[in-house]
Amino acid sequence: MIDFRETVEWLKEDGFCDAAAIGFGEKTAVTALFPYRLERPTAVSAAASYIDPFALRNNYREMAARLKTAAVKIRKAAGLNKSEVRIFVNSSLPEKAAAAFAGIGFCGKSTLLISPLYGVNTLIGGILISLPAADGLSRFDGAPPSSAARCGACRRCIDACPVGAIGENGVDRSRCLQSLASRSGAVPAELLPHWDILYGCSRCRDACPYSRFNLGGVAHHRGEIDESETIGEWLQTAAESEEAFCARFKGTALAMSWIDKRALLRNAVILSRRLGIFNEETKRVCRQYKNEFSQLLSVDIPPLLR
Ligand code: B12
Ligand code: SF4
Ligand code: SF4
Repeated sequence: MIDFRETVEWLKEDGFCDAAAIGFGEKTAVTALFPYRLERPTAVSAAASYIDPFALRNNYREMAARLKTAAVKIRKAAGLNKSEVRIFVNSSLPEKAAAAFAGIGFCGKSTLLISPLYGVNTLIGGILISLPAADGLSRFDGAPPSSAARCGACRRCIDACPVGAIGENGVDRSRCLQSLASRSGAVPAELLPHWDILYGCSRCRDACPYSRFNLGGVAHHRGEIDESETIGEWLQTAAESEEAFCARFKGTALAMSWIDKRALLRNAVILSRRLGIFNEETKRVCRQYKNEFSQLLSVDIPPLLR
């Protein structure tokens, strides 16, 4: 047997701000919150100024590495093998609901998991263990946790979303900038005036009053984006070759499989237009990519003033 309270302590000693175990079918899931740093540079030309802080370092990989360390300890303590103790990070499990059932937060109107103390600036990860939950632990039952009481009359996330993507039934992925920023293809013209990102939108998250105390995130350097790189340099590399452009992101959060690199390039082209750094070279990039970005050459986009 294993004492899951000890597991929770291991995670908390290793940077996780909260963690708790729940019964998950025949297994036990320890869900945990990983707070990330929020600072980002402000220089207009720096590419990193337009990347959300959660992606400026590879927080997912860092969290996974720390979960793996705890998983090894659990295996040893419980005499289990590798397949019986598995970590999950951005998995197919409903991670927010799992954390809510575990009692370490609740889902707000933004649909994000809010920790009463740490707010919304956390990533969720965990460890799934092939052992039945101990008596007294709550169980995941799949139903969406209720949010209304904890949010009350607040609707700041809804009002902060520039494209009206948050509704009664959650987030409309066809409008959400975070979602569009990682998928290639044309951006609906009506959304272009709101496009101010290379990757990662966070306005709904930043607006949440539960995050007003910035208690700091875990300090690490895994997969750090070079803050001296400019958007112009990104585009220059793209003009050299697509491989060179992709190589730029090796090891960073932008290299994750769910982010299409052509989407990143398109985002850079939109920003370069909005910031007035759209030159002959950028046009060459657009033509080079088989007219994929032809929309961006012809359409009117208001300048971005920073
Ligand atoms: C797909 C996805 C997205 C999509 C869709 C998000 C959405 N809200 O629908 C897009 C690309 C838009 C997105 C955006 C972001 N995401 Co995202 N995303 C995911 C991912 C990979 C899968 C989510 C999913 O669709 N699961 C399947 C469905 C069935 O489960 P679910 O969404 O968890 O829903 C359950 C409950 O939450 C609840 N529920 C669902 N909708 C609603 C609505 C209301 C009103 C209520 C009360 C409950 C509720 O019922 C469901 C069934 O139990 C998760 C990782 C994961 N595995 O959970 C990360 C995840 C949710 N994302 C995360 C983050 C951080 C973001 C961003 C803030 C990005 C950023 N800049 O940092 C934005 C925020 C936008 C937003 N307001 O949600 C974190 C959230 C951490 C947290 N503290 O909540 C997660 C958990 C990743 C992680 N491992 O940390 N994301
Ligand atoms: S991530 Fe941005 S676009 Fe998506 S729901 Fe939040 S504020 Fe709206
Ligand atoms: S901003 Fe307000 S409504 Fe939105 S999740 Fe936070 S508390 Fe709830």
